Amino acid sequence: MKVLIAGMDGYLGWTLSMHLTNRGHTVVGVDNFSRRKNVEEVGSWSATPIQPMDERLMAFKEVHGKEIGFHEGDLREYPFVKEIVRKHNPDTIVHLGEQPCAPYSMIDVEHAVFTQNNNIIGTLNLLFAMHETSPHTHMLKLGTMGEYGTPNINIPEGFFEIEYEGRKDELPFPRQAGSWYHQSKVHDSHNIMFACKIWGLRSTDIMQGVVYGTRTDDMTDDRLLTRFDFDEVWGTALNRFCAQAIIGHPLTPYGRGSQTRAFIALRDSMQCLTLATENPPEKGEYRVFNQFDETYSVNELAKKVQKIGKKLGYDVQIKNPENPRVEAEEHYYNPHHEKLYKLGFKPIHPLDEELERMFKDLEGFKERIIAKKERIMPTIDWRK
Ligand code: NAD
Ligand code: USQ
Repeated sequence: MKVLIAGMDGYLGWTLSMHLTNRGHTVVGVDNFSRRKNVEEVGSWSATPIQPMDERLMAFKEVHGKEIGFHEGDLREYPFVKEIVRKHNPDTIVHLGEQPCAPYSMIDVEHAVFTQNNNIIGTLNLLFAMHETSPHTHMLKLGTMGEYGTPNINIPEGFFEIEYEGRKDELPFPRQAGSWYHQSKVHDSHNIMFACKIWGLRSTDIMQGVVYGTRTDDMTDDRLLTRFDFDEVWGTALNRFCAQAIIGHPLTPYGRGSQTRAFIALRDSMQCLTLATENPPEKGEYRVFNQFDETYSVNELAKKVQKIGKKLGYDVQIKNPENPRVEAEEHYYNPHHEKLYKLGFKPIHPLDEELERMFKDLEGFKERIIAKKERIMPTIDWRK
């Protein structure tokens, strides 16, 4: 299949481009490198030293003997987006090209507006470009489990049947997102569903949990590593805990630590995105997949990291800082996730094994984590 990856320079995008190419798909990517600039803006960097795109592409060719195409450009520029979609006429657009960070979107008005403008306009441009030049294309869009929030009932995959005042319907499950970033994903979901309805486009909207992991089997050379962030803004929970454990920084489950989220290994995320790419929806169909391995509270994850750290000889302490976010710390959480299993998804990577791999990888980049250790503790107050 021909696959266009929007956001190819990112954590998931670079990993997926290699994975799909090695499976025999033809991959071309787009990115404006905003993630690199935005991480620099907050005084941080990736623990893994990531190469510029031209060096990534050359190293991939040298190591795997295959080519990946790339165009630098901004998804907010419609003429650029339309030309790329028209020229490549892809079977699938995997749309990862957004500002993915909740704390960054909560810094101030500029960061909230940037996030929503970047994400909503980019998605709208891709939808219009598909409609005008490539209506057969499947948009595989990365949304987030955080769109649903933490309701006191089970969470279905996108839609649920409801009876109200004697009448029944199947409706989108309510979205109650918890940051300006997560809200941008809700707005995207509404726009994609509408585009499928009026233009007969096809899309899979992936509600993905928090991703963790340092590498996949395609990264057989350090020049092929994907980024790995650990600072208070860009690092996500489990990745941060591992980086903290490596340098002897106490782990930071926020507040009471019982807040529970869905998590998925980077390797399993690749497996799921591949299954969705290779099993597209029907014309006009808008489908929603909940994509994760397991749910955990952040305290549970901190304890798992502590256990593995101890096994490997690290002294790992846990010290819950005050929670900088506005979120429920005690809540019910039971999302469904059956659709990807029906397509053949088999989570193959037990958490403990993946954590050991992460410790081994990160040990090699310890000095880079130490160099930015003042960026670990949270400072962005969501109540401000
Ligand atoms: P990332 O920031 O590493 O990758 C996104 C890429 O898109 C970056 O390289 C960035 O430069 C690019 N980009 C952003 N705006 C762009 C624009 N206007 N034009 C062109 N390129 C642009 O993020 P990620 O962690 O790889 O996440 C990818 C997607 O998956 C995001 O949509 C994110 O919301 C979603 N997601 C991520 C996770 C996670 O834990 N990493 C979990 C659930 C969902
Ligand atoms: N948390 C801690 N300690 C930390 C960091 C985070 O307790 O040091 C807690 C947060 O308070 C939150 C949970 O861990 O309750 C998850 O936070 P996170 O930073 O790992 O993830 P989040 O902000 O939700 O965002 C990440 C990705 C985003 C994706 C989302 C999936 O950055 O792109 O959409 O995970 S989900 O959480 O399912 O919405």
